[in-house]
Amino acid sequence: TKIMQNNLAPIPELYVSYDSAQKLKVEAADLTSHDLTPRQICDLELLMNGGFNPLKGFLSEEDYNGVVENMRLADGTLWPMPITLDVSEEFAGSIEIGQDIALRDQEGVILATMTVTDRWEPNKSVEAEKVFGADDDAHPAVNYLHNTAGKIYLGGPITGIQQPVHYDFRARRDTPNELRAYFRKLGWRKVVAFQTRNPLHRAHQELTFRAAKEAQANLLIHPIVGMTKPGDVDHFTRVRCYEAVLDKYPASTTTMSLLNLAMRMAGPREAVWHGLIRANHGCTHFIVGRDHAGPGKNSQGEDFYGPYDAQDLYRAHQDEIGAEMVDFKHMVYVQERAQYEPADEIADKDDVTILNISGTELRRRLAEGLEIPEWFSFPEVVKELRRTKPPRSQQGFTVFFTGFSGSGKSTIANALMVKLMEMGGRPVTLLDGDIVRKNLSSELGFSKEHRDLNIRRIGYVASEITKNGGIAICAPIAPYATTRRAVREDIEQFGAFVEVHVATSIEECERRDRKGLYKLAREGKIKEFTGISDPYDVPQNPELSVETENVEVDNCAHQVILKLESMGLIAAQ
Ligand code: PPS
Repeated sequence: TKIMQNNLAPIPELYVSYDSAQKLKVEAADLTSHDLTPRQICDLELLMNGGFNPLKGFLSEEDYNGVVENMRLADGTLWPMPITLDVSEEFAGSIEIGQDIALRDQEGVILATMTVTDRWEPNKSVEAEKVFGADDDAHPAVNYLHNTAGKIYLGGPITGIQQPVHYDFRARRDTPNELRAYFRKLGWRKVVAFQTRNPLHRAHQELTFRAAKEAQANLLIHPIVGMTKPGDVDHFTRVRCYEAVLDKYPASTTTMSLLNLAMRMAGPREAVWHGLIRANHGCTHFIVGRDHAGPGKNSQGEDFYGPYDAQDLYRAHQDEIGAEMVDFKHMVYVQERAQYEPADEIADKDDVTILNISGTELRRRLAEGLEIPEWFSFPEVVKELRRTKPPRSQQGFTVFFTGFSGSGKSTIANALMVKLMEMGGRPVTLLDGDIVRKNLSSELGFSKEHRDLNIRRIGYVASEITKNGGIAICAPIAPYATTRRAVREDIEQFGAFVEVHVATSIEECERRDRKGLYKLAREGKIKEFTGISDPYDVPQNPELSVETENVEVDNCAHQVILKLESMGLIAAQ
């Protein structure tokens, strides 16, 4: 390998001086303003602090076309990722070319101004194909492109006023120039950067330290805390884990800094982008592994990229990137020698016991509260992970009953609540249709719009309860399948959603007519009555469907309990 040393001179930032910023901030208050999305805030921060050097703003149309087509800006400079300011058609229509606009964070603070030099409607399918490799919504960035990003792109140079505000881990966040100054101060002339969006375990610690030794360099753990792949461990938990791992490296060999990057999961192009960003942060080497920044499976169930595509593309451009690639060795634990070794360097493979725990197996063990051996991870890391994601039997969840008026939802829900309270361990809240309509939704009627609002409110409260480790029992009619699905999505971010169809037939409900409402509905005295003069979408795939005719309430509630047990939500006694 060739010896590379870093040039630690400061790189250009897009910020104006403190005095100018104060002045500009006042002037910018009169400009048309754009409220940045969370992803745009991440992009803007790295534009302004030089992380995306040599970009001077959001891409112009010409630069965008070059980047999409052949990974190059119009002047030929290597740049693999479109950094674009996507806006609505309506907003774009209100802007004139040459106009300055103010870019505000989500609380309205002006972070920068931009002179709009370009406005165009991108061909998003082409962008998806070229940049992400396929126009397939299963790719998180393609899904974002089509379903979240605005239709029009604006481009132009940025004048930076202030950094986005962060309230968490401030001491661990560094701009490229702050890291450069740190390396300069410590005399770190060669630095290997390790990119990660996952918690680190022993194998990672071994491979990163080995990579640094091989390059005779120091090590920078450079985790992403901006936006990662949906479903990843949240960054608060991860940073606490990283801090624990940092203590395991020999003193003054390794440091950690947090990078507020919004990842795109673009595999090969992403690897090149990551390398450029690390070079800007003063690093000379960058670890690229198998399937770097991989987005998972496409809609056909296949990988989007080949396992070594990222390494190949990176290697082909590494001189231009300015940070040399270090191969990510697949480390495995050799039981007889009680140490980690690169899988491809074990000569006596057939005579030793090789241990490995996959990511899927780790998640299963965490979910079920099973043992995670010390050879695999550090006790401090496992403790943090368990604290954030306790086993399912200690997580919050929602039981969502749906069915006709008078089907028995409330009675079964009440019985279930009492049984769960008898077991103890988690707080239980009953959101019964009638109670909710008295407290949360007293102004609502029974039109589709009002019913949807009512159900979304119930879903919101249930999702908060679930998030905070409680049990929410909901018992509305909830006649619309799409609305029930939306509530399911809200809740499943935080815990299990158990849909229970109380499948009493409309005839039986009308025969019982406990509240005399069916009679009134038949007489036309109550309008839009579910099952009589208003629709009910029968649940197609509920977790459970209970019959109530000739079955005791106690037994119905018991069926729900059994279901919860089988889903691991309550521990078997
Ligand atoms: S919904 O559709 O989910 O918003 O309904 P929900 O909040 O569960 O409220 C249903 C209860 O309101 C009474 N009620 C009606 N139900 C259906 N349709 C009409 N038009 C209607 N008007 C009043 C009825 O008592 C329902 O109570 P339950 O507990 O389901 O019998």
